Amino acid sequence: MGVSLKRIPKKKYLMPGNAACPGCPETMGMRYLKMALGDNFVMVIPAGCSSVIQGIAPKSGIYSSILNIVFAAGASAAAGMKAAFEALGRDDVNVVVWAGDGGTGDIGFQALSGAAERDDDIIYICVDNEAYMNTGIQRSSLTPYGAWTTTTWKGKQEHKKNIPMILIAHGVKYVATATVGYPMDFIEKVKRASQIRGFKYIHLLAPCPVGWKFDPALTPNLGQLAVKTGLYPLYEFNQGAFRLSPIAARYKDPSKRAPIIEYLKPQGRYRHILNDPEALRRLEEYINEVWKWVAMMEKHYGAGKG
Ligand SMILES: Cc1ncc(C[n+]2csc(CCOP(=O)(O)OP(=O)(O)O)c2C)c(N)n1
Ligand code: SF4
Ligand SMILES: [Mg+2]
Repeated sequence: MGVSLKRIPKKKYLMPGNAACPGCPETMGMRYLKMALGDNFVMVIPAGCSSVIQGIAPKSGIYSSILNIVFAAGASAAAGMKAAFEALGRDDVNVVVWAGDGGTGDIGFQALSGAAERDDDIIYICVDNEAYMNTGIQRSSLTPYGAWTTTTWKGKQEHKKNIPMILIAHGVKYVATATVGYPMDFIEKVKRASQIRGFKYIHLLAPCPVGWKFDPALTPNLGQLAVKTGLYPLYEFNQGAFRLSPIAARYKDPSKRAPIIEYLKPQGRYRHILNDPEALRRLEEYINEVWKWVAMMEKHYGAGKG
């Protein structure tokens, strides 16, 4: 099912003058979310940059119904809200959790895991800017190896936690990866997820100019480079069937991938490892491991095997 740019709503969903920094990927992602779902959804937002962009009631920087919730309760609050809508006979309303990487992989993880295991009928979107940005760029379990944060001065020593893989292991209906670098791909995935009953998870890579230290004009380019270098494969696991997304499929072939340095160089958070062969080797090794996992998924759950 393709989505035509001409047919997505033109309505503006973010108010001018909201609290987001220039080039903010979270406001881009929220716009695309609204383009995909229209008005018939409620957003559940735990603490993070998006809850600040949202603003303080009764005013709001976002044209949407929003429940602002404590960090640990994003998925459980959404599950309860969905049950309440169903009790009211309104099961047409999508309930969407919009949580950061800290809110997803660390502090909200138990609620996320519980909702996934119960197959609660919600869409959970992790807006992954790879650190606790709202409180001043602290490391999270989704910060990648080598990246500087205010709590990893010499670069993080551990690799990124693979949340989509963990969610697939829960046996949920739908898991996908996306980035603000490819808006139409993200919009299509949100639309597809909204048509499935049960638990849906979308991981949205959201390059943050402040925390990653790059020129704010480059936000979409960095999302695209994460895919082109092979660091971040785009895929869908839809009701037992795994497939690489068409724009990412060519990077299965290592010779088609952009060199990792093209992704690292524009980002100040990697400045200290650009001339460190061992750090670069570890990142290359990480890419190889990610693609081994993709190959395993294609072998067992690829087209026709779901
Ligand atoms: C239980 C709890 N611990 C800490 C905080 C402080 N806090 C508010 S926002 C935030 C960072 C959120 O990071 P992330 O989820 O990655 O979202 P981002 O700000 O990066 O969008 C933190 C630590 C809090 N509100 N509640
Ligand atoms: S710190 Fe990053 S994610 Fe947060 S508002 Fe600024 S640009 Fe957006
Ligand atoms: Mg974050």
